[in-house]
Amino acid sequence: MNKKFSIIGVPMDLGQNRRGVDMGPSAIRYAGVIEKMERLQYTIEDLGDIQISRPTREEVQTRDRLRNLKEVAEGNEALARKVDEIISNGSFPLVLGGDHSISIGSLAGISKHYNNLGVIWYDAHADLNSADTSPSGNIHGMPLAVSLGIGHENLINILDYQPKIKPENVVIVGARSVDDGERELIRKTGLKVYTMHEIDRLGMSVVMSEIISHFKDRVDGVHLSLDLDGLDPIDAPGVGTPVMGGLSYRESHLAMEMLEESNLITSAEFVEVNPILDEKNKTAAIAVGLISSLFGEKLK
Ligand code: B3U
Ligand code: MN
Ligand code: MN
Repeated sequence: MNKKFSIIGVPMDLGQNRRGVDMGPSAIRYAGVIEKMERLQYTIEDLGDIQISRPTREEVQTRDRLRNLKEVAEGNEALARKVDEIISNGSFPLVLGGDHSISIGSLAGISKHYNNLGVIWYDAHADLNSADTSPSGNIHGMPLAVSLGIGHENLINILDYQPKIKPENVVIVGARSVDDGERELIRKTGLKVYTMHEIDRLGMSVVMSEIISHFKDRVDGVHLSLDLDGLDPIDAPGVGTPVMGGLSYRESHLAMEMLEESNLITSAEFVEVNPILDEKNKTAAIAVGLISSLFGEKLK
């Protein structure tokens, strides 16, 4: 695995309704992500945060279906350019969110460096909505659809190419809250989804082995997009849209360790940590723990 890492924070909370997730990057830094990575003997640079501009109160009140579209698109454009630069410099991009809308920018910046980028979407949700199907108008419920080339033109055209990813290269893990329109898109595209049902039946070990064999020799890189709400809210309470019955702390660590052993992961992001809703920064600490497992922390 690449030994040089670049951390980039994205204090974005405009892709959804609840304030506080903009403090996610600070909370994850406070929980010791840099120190942990240094202990694992990596060269690590912290590039600070992408600037996100805020709409005025008046602007918010006159908005239409896609909440804060302008600011979300601009922030993602800036993130895409930064991530593109990080990869061009031979470093591994580790993106800290922010709400999940930031995946739009991450994937735009990452995927131009690959012919066949694989994506692991670790999430309670499918994030496959568009303006027509979204029950909320929140862009954090849309980034996977946008990256497949489905959605508002200001979002799908970031860095002037689309689609960013192909449906056969996407695997969703941990889904348990999927909207009707999303289900239809899953059926239409044949997207691979491990819902909690399959994970309960097979066990995380088999699920990850299947995902790793699915990607091996087929893709030239794999991006891990980990939404902390993929975990059960008992373990990760500091998220905006908790859904019961999620992945455990232990299953999640096992998943990260198996990915580390597979040597497949070439970029990663950890999103939706909301310190205001958290219990003593527990969710940020879990994010740091998962990052450590993904990058090779071993007990013996
Ligand atoms: N699917 C719903 C809810 C949701 C999506 N992502 C999160 N919540 N975190 C929506 O609004 O699109
Ligand atoms: Mn998500
Ligand atoms: Mn989610």
